[in-house]
Amino acid sequence: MNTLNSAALFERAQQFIPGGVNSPVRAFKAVGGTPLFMEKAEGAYLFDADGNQYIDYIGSWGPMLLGHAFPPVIEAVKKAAEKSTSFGAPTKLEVELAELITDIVPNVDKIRMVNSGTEATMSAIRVARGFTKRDKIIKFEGHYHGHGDSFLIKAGSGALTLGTPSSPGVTAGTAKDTLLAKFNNLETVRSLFEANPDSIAALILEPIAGNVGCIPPQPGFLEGIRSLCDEFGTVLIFDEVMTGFRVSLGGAQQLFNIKADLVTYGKIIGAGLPVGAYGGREELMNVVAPSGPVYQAGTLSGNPLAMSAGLALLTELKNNPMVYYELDQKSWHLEQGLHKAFDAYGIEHTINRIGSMISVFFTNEAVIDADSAQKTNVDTFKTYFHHLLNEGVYLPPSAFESWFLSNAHTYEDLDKTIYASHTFAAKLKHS
Ligand code: KE4
Repeated sequence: MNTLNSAALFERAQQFIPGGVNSPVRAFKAVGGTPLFMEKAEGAYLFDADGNQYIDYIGSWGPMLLGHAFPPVIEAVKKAAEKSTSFGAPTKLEVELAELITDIVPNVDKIRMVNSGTEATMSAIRVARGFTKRDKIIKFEGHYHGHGDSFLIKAGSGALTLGTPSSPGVTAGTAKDTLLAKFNNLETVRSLFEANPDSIAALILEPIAGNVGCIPPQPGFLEGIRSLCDEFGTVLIFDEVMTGFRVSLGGAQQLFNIKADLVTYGKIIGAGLPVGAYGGREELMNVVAPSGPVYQAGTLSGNPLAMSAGLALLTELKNNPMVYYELDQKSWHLEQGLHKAFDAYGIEHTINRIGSMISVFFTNEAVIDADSAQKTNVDTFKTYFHHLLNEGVYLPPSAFESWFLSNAHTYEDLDKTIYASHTFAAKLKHS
């Protein structure tokens, strides 16, 4: 496959951009090789700078639930752009999107738009700290909530992949207020609460971990978290930047019938434009400036282009909930096919899947938390990644990321992915 233009662009990019990318995971450091520069995308397909076509399982890391360049989204953004790109003043569009989300998610009375998932999670813990007048937070090893200082303590996603579990530049003062628990292990959570009574403002988690590979909550875990937060007066924050509007219209809250106190969103609510949001019940959200003393602001928050894109996508999802059934069926088909491909050659593997979030781990153990994920065979994943890439299938360039299906993926695309996995398994078996 000719990727000379990507290689040249990467050379050039590294002169002006740290690592040649604007987000670390894109640099292929976790899988080796030269990152591909994309020219365009449509539906389930990416087209790189050399004209190669790929079946895309990243979908811009989640937003493209209905595929790239979804026509209603493109139309909405074009229309909005003709009226200027930003006003720095309130618009009807932001009211409509806030109304739509609070209508879909019953325990979100009020919501504030920001420009990224990081801003959403940073702001949510500030609200929790302002509301409770407590300082500490609990997060989970391997869970990634963006690059806010309080979260880069054994973060997952890029930080975990790069093998730097806590980032330089985070002060000891900040780190001391972040306590770490193990996902799917209520005992580690209870012990933190008991060791820090009355000082934990918030517990934040990915209700379905997606940044250490896809790791679902075990039965009873989220219920246990909810009751521990109630017992200790701690604000429960569901970070649904990835799962929101993906695993069901109402996200993980609806799927597991658990109500968090605050929820963060991103990705799908902007349909690929920069949007994040945090929301929750009125008494919590009313502490946010200018209705309350907790300060948070953003020049481009509620940007009309981003609001138009999010409105177009969420309106489509609300009017066509069958999408979630179709996506689940397609994802199940892929999961079963991958099992058959690896089993045919006795390749040890574990597949975790919830809805259209799926990850393949090369191990014969269950993957239930960051520790078990890190024990999986990442070298085999690297080989798998490049084998599929050469077959025109673009997986997330890290063993510690969830794959994302879109409803634009056809069964033919899925079968091509399964077949490429089959040839990989055969090659691995006989290597
Ligand atoms: P952003 O600041 O990247 O918009 O969102 C941060 C974030 C917060 N919470 C969750 C659950 C997230 O998954 C993310 C971002 N997800 C990663 C994907 N693993 C972004 C990809 C990247 O860093 O380039």
